[in-house]
Amino acid sequence: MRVAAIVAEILKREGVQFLIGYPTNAIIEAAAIADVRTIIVRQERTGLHMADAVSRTSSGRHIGVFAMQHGPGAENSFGGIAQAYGDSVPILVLPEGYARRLTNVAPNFNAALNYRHISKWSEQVLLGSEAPAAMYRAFSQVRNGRPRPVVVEFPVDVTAEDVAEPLVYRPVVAARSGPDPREVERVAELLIGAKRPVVYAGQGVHYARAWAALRELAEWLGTPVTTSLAGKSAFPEDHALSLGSGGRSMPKPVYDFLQRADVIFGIGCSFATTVYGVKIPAGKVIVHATLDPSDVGKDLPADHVLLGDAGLTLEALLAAVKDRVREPRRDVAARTAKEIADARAAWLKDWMPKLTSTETPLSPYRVIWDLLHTLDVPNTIITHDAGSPRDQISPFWQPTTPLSYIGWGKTTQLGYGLGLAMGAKLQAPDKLCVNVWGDAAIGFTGMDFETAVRERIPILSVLFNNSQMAIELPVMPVAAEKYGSINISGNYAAVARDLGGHGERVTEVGEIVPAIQRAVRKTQDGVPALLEFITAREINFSIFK
Ligand SMILES: Cc1ncc(C[n+]2csc(CCOP(=O)(O)OP(=O)(O)O)c2C)c(N)n1
Ligand SMILES: [Mg+2]
Repeated sequence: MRVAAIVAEILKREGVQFLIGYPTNAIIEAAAIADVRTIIVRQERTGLHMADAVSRTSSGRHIGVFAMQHGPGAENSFGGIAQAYGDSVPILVLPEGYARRLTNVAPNFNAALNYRHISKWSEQVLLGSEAPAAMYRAFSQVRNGRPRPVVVEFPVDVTAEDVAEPLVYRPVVAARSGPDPREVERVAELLIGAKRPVVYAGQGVHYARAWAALRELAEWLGTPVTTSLAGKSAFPEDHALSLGSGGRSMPKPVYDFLQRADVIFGIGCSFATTVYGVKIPAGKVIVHATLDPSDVGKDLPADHVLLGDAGLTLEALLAAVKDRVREPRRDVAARTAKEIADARAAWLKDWMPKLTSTETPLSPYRVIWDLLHTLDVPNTIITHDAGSPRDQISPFWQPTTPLSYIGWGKTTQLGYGLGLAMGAKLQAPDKLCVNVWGDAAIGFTGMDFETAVRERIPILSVLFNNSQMAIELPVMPVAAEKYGSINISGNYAAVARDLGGHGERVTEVGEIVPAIQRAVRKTQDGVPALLEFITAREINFSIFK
């Protein structure tokens, strides 16, 4: 059996449904022969973003896999893998490598070596007979512990090797570990006795699928809940105890409650220092629950540490809380809900003029508001892009079902959102999958809209075209004035049409909702749609520091 065929067979046994790739890599052909659907992109980065979304939107139960060629393919993949590493996404990357005799000879790109710092595991397979063992190690790494990219590089002369049958391979076991029971008791008491606790939920809740336990704990204690960007949609934002999500921008209640908190309980989060997350104020009692010991004390000293899977942690805490508090604290929950509702109403009042603006060029906030009230939110998976669209959408979008918002931002590569929406659509074909991006972002990955058309991945792409990198004006006013350095241009609706999709340019307020409805219908007919809204150069954000 050829090594490429062995790898394809192992992917199948591990439940991989799609091999996303870019030629040449012998595993692509072998996967097709083995009836694993192959999806070919227009550049490696987008393919990695798609694999990333397959993993994210399945809580890592389906691992996104990407294969590419040695040299240029591997070199060009760096960005996509680095993004998944930054955001802790478990993907499997299968670069082909130069033949063994050349793999360590300059200037050849050795993927296994070069990817070491942007993966949790990076191996080069030097003997065809070792392929099953290497794949087993890779799947063990990608399914256990901290989610992160895993790389297995097969030199071209290895994938072509013939190995004696039969193939012996069993799918790997995914295991969970839980927190110290005594610390759980102490944290339960701390949370029960706290005057103004806040729960801060990260993406660990998504990977553990611990949404129900999170909700029950919050409701039992009457505790307000916020999330990180990556944790967004781990707690329904239409819930009376939801503060909304934190990021660079946020609803004001997130900021206010964190400032006034006495105890902050971070569950399934890294507490990493980032511009795209809330700053945890000084002087709080911090509980840090994470599955990765290397998060502990990295950015934020903690008073209590619960090490383990977010689901096991929340279940243990809930049991300990229920031992002490026999009934849900409905009075506390009602008081908290009232305080949140008042704070939210006051904040939204300030933003209503922008959210309901009738000006032209259109306000991006008005477009977001109309999207929120036109789309079937529980059955939509939406993601932002880097820059202004992220900061405009994340405070106002209220996801109500788990994994219906793909939030990101430990690193923020312009153009990431398109591949995410496409990967989400592959994983969840019945959902409307949407990416919202600016005209700088589309410059990076826009040609992969053709992949969506060709591969029948009917996403909805929402573009804010203000013919500028507006967010850069305060950073480079002289370059902007003297040399026009922040100006960009394009007629992207026409590009979408020319690539075979549905494309519409929207300039009038009254056309926003009808255009959204038309585009959604197109996606239901299997046609990807791009709505290009001509927007104002809006750089006011809901930021509190
Ligand atoms: C790959 C990459 N390079 C640079 C940046 C820095 N950056 C963030 S936002 C931005 C410009 C965004 O412009 P646009 O998407 O048009 O949004 P606008 O501010 O105009 O609304 C830049 C250059 C980035 N995030 N990613
Ligand atoms: Mg722009």
